[in-house]
Amino acid sequence: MRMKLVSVVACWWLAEGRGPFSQTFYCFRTQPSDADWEDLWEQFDERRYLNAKKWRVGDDPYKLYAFNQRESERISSNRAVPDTRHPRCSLLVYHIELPPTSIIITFHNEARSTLLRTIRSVLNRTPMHLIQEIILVDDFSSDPDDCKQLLKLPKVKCLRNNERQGLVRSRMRGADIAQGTTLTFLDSHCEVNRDWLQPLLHRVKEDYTRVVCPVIDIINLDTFTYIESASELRGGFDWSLHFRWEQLSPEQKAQRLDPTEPIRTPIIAGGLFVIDKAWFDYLGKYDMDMDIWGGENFEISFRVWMCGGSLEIVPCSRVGHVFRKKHPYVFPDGNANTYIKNTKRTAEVWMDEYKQYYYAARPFPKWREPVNSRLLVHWPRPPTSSYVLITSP
Ligand SMILES: [Mn+2]
Repeated sequence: MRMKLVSVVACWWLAEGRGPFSQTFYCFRTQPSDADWEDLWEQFDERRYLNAKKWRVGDDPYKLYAFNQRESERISSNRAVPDTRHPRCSLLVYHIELPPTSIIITFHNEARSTLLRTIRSVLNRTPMHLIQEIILVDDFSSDPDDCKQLLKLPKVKCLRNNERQGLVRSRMRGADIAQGTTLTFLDSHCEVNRDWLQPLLHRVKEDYTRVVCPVIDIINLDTFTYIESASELRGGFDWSLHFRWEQLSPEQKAQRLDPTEPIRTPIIAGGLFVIDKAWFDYLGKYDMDMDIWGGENFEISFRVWMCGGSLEIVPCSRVGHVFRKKHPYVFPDGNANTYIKNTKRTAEVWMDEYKQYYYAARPFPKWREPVNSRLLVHWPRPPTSSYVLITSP
């Protein structure tokens, strides 16, 4: 092995934050050159990382993660997945000067096998120069080594909360240290597909007010088979603010002459998307007072299109995701209470007179959760994006 690695790991306690973030532990590794890429993989002892937390014979393989842990561990972190894009996608040419993005992955007690496969799929199927960094935000998992040991991987940084914060505040922590001009949020149990990132960054480079998502393919929770999902869907919701996928109408389908064209959507599923960092900041980021999980995708979606932006699903970008039937982790205030608290904030801040339909569909979110702080968020100046708007002829 060549002995020319000069990258080192550095860690410190972030002290500039307020409140619960005041003691966030932060580590990064100085960046290696492209030529050191393979050497870094050789340094990472994958077997040791995975074996330390392995499923044991006799245990229920679904108990810890609500998916088949045994099967996930049986499958290589490096596996190939079927290219599920429309054949025309491979003919598209993307802007040659796409900006590198900061990929932010938050997790709480994720299975090591799925977390590693997420990162490895990103490193395998993304042009190196498009990854500014991969920021892992460990939301107070039981074992700090789940995250820390991954610092041996190229581009990876690790932030750890010293108490449970939930998805929203963890993502914001990642966004605050991100150095890229765009933010790419991913779940911690994904596998990105071929050329997944370029079409997303291309759409944002053309217009920084676009918030763009891949088509989310399905990784089966029992077998981990990678399954193509329908691409002609958009996001929708009912009045109790539950997300659901909607078929495009027959008219909309008839108008779609090009299957590679993005699909406008009023709501994003929330787990996977790219947003311009300056636009995200300008819009007021996420609602900091939302807890654990749920509802934040409504809040950010409503806000984007009410403030002049748009949301879309890009069919030529595909990312697989393990869909589960239940959450494997604990909600300190209970699953239902947390979802109600978060969606009620969305209704109060963004739905005006339409919130009556929300309260009609959910008769019990009656306790008074003050949302004034969010209502008072103001937007003092337009975003300063480094992008030039390219208008199509
Ligand atoms: Mn998920």
